[in-house]
Amino acid sequence: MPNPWFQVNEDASTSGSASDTSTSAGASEASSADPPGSGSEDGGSSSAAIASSSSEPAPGTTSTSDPGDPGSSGDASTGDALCDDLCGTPNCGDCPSDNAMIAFDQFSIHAHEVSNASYQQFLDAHVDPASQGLACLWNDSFEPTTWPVADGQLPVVNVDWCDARAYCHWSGHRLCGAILGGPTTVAQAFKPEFDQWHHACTKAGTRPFPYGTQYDPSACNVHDFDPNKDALVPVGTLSSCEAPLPGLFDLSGNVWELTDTCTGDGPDDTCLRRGGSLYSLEPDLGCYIKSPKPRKDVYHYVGFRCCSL
Ligand SMILES: [Ca+2]
Ligand SMILES: [Ca+2]
Repeated sequence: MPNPWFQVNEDASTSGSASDTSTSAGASEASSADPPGSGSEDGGSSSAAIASSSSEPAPGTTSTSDPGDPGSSGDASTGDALCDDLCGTPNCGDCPSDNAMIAFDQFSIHAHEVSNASYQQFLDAHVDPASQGLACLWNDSFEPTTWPVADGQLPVVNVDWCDARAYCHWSGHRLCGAILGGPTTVAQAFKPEFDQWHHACTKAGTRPFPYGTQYDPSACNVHDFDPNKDALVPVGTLSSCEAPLPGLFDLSGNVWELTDTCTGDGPDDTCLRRGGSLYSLEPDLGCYIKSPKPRKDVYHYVGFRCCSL
């Protein structure tokens, strides 16, 4: 069965990567739009705004709190045929039901980050990795690098960008990108009229933090929330971080969220993650922080949510 979403995405990615000048111009433009003080918390170089926070653990490190159990992942009893369609269709499993879509102007966005329990449903559907399209042909497994994880209500982490995109497609949505469809360029990603995630986080461009105009260290699950303990919180439960709309959680903090804004099609080309994490300090926690990371990278503090088509 054809997967038009791949075709649309590849077309758009190609056109985006072909315009390198506009991409780099957009990068500096977006950077200049960052709030004063954006950058690494140690006040480092001019590239700080696009560097990962130095407060975070090293890339690729995995959580030690959830030792993997290689014997229990996967389910051969349901793996006779690979799924090449959406959840809710034959052989593709049931659709996750724990994450509402919050309507916002012309689109809708997941209420919260995708949970481990929902991601397990995706893995159980055995989506065919060969259906991913050119940018993700290298991605031969959707399983997080640490899996399974005991707490199903925590946000899924240790997934790469291709895993996130495949989940969103399977669930009938897409990785958050352009309001009018497809990906956004880096420049568009910080303009509320273009970008779904940014439109939601900024409440249509009216604020730099989802909860308001000023950083609030006690609102969301960030390092300052409890400096003595950096720990993920279950998705959609931190009422002080329910913003900017009722039912919309953790656009700042908990886990960074991968989005459909990339600079090329290769595994080492970068894609934007948004909103900071449980480890982040103020400069990384606003809607405007720009943090590109290689498409193939996984982190134990990076996850995603999906948006409407
Ligand atoms: Ca993968
Ligand atoms: Ca988040």
